[in-house]
Amino acid sequence: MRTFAVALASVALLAGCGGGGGGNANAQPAGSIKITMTEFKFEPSALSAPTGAVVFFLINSGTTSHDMVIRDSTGKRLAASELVSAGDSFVFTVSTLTAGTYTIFCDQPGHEASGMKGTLMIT
Ligand SMILES: [Cu+2]
Repeated sequence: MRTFAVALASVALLAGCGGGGGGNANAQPAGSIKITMTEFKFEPSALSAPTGAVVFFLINSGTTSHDMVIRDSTGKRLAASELVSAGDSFVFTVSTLTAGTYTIFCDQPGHEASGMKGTLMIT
């Protein structure tokens, strides 16, 4: 019983140290789209989801900070995640996208130019 209590306390500590607060989490939310970020790519880079709220589970498996920004075909930024530190994860929820094809990219300097981008199709 004592061991169980200690294990629970450890989980609470881990959950509390995402840094940045709010959307950080260590477990993938049910129904979310998992995206792994490294230098310099999103994996997978071709995403699709139905209209409505889309939940992305961003995992930074790289060695520097990354984020995920969504822009439309005119270049307008529609949503941006928090900056995710190396080794951290972030739950990024977007509920404003209408059907269409969007570009996702990391807006850290030079990252998109190095290939850190992809497509998001909302159907
Ligand atoms: Cu990046």
